[in-house]
Amino acid sequence: MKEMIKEWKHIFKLDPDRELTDEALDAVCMSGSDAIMIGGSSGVTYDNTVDLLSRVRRYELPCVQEISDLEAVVPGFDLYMVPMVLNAQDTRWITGQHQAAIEQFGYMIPWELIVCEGYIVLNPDSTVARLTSPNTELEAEGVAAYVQVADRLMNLPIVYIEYSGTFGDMETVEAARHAAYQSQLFYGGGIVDYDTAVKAAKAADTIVVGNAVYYDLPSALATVQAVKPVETKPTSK
Ligand code: 1GP
Repeated sequence: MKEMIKEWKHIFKLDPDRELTDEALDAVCMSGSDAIMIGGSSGVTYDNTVDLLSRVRRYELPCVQEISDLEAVVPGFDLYMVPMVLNAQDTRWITGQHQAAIEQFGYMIPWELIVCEGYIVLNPDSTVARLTSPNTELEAEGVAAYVQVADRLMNLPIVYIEYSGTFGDMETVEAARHAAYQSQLFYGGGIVDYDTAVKAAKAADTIVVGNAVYYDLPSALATVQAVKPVETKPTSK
């Protein structure tokens, strides 16, 4: 199951705390994107996550949960992505929350479905930055060094360059990808249309599109075409 992530070039990240009509969700799930990731930095609950998962489950594409709140972990996802914020200055977001969660619930964790993402948070104005207090004053070399911490020292399968809410510095993202030996380089932040998607896809292995789904759906859908213009569309169940 975890192997399928390597094929993913495009992911839509949906926030259970935000409204999405059935028509919009249908367009997102039929867009040709490789996967849906459900998660958010605030307002995520068990109920709104179950609701969104059950709506996405009508479609064939994989659906993963990115865990930010233990109370909102819902059974039935294909995989569970666990972020570890490598540049967090509040160490609870590096291993503290994880340690506490495993101490309490370790006996029921389906380890075969757990994938750890080494996050590097670089937009200081984002919600995730307000939560985790990351060191965002990093040059490309500094980011690349964090990538090597994740990749070479921790052997993490995914490094996620997170600029949530703003389009990042693609030279930094490219340096990050070049620094990765075995990790897959995810990029997310400010991909709002075809052009930004093309730039991000050149720099990263996998691009993640979030906010644009809620602000400008047609442009958000066009980001898929930037990644794989001749992909055939998936069919609904
Ligand atoms: C957020 O990286 C994702 O976690 C996507 O960012 O919402 O800016 O597209 P945007």
